[in-house]
Amino acid sequence: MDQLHREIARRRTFAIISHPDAGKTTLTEKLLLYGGAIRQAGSVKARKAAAHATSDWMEIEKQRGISVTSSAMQFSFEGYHINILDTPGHQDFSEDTYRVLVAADSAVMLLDASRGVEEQTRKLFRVCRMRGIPIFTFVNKMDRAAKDPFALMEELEQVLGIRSCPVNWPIGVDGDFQGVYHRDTRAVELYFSSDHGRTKARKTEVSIDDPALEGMLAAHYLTRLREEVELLDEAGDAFDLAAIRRGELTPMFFGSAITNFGVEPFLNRFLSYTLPPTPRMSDQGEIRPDSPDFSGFVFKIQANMNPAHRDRLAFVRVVSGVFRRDMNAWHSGQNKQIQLKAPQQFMADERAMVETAYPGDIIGLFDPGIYRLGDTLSQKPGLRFERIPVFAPEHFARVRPFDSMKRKQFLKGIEQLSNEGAIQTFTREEIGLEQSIVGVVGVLQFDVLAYRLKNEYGAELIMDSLPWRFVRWVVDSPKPLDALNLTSTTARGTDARGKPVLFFENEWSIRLAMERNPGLALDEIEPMDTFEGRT
Ligand SMILES: Nc1nc2c(ncn2[C@@H]2O[C@H](COP(=O)(O)OP(=O)(O)OP(=O)(O)O)[C@@H](O)[C@H]2O)c(=O)[nH]1
Ligand SMILES: [Mg+2]
Repeated sequence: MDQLHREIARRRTFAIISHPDAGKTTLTEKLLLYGGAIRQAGSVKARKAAAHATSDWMEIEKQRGISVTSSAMQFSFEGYHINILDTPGHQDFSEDTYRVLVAADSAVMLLDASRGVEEQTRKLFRVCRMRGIPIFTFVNKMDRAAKDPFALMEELEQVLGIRSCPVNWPIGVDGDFQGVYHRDTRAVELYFSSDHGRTKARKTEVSIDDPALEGMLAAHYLTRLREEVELLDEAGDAFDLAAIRRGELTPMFFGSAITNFGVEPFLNRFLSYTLPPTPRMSDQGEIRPDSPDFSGFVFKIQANMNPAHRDRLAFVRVVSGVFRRDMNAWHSGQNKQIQLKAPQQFMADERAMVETAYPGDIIGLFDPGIYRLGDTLSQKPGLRFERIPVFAPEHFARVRPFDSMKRKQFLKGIEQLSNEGAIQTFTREEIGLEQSIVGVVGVLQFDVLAYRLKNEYGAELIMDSLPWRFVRWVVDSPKPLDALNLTSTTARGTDARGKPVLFFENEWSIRLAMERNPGLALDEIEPMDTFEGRT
């Protein structure tokens, strides 16, 4: 095998998804701990403590203890080279999560053991299903009161419509979680509480058939375990790796990210079951990871990750070939060759310069303002990967700087957050005055906007919320937009690229606009090639 094939074979790229608070960031950090990328885990919600979760790097995330943006990190474990993507669970940030899923080859779906399948889990699961990626279920928070594992299996099937196959099984319930039983090795893995999960859990492993187990586990736990295992073996779905890789069966693991119980055996097995980097669709057909020319796409842009540098990074998922530092590649957004400068990877708290990267890798490129979400980079000119999904904003506000002296910083911040896809911007002409309008999918994005403008750009802002709930891009129009017959509450404007849009308060107004203006064509997301407004 040559170098490229060897590197592809050992790479794994996955996203962690779930409803808010199931423990994604905590689990991410524990995986880094087991991968040796960090020596001590900081507690996620220890607000006043010095230690914070490694992947919640934004100031606002540390304060609130929620993830508002996704983060990508690398680590190694037993020969594997792993790219892990922690995503925000809150639905207001789901656009970010969806974008990240495009860069992942599989998903780890966390369930809070006491809550089971929650609303946001359901939505994210649907997206994974659509992409056909393998989904691994980790039932977290087993250290607390938990639903019955059989009931959770039932819930996966009833609510998500996917059959499950437990790989391990929990021992001890409701605050007395002692370990897991591995169905593949017939071994019982028992843990001893450690220092609140800051370091790896101490453990011992015994075969379920070993008489010594009787002295180690309470009799009622052992009896129950043997009964449940028998039931699973008889009535449960058989382990079927091909079905797992097709995303039709989800392997199920039980554990507790906070105490580290069950984290390592999960990681071990997950890595061997999940797929190495998969191909991606482009306008020139499927691009396989082992095709020799380098290619990749931008799925995330993020500024100010490091307050000391105030720089901007474009995150690229490598799809094929070998990436080399400072190489030249064709850039779809600009339709020309550019040099890919200062590539970086993230290992826990540290950034490291990348010399070479392989398919599956996530690298951050220094961005002087030339990248856009969805851009393709490739050695072969003219290649374009599938578009990154964009959501139509549902909340709008007029924004202006609190202090007019800070207008420059204000505009810079707004432009940057718009490039990141953290907000969408529009302008609107009114009484000869140009107004900045911000659209978001979830209202929490407004909070992040205000917070980041103040903290990263030193500009406080005034926000007046607007009554619109819908924006539609004008794909075609029978007449100039100001001559259209529209309801009095419908407004005209342009998006960040100057493409014409209409804002509506309700669906009724949209219907009316269509009825009254034959030939008017509207789109929910920004179309690729639009009609350039004839206003
Ligand atoms: N008891 C218990 N608590 C846990 C466990 N894992 C995480 N938590 C706690 O659950 C809370 C949420 O954890 P996070 O890791 O921030 O959850 P998240 O899924 O990343 O949340 P968002 O990113 O905001 O969606 C924190 O207070 C954690 O300490 C666990 O295994 N057991
Ligand atoms: Mg989180």
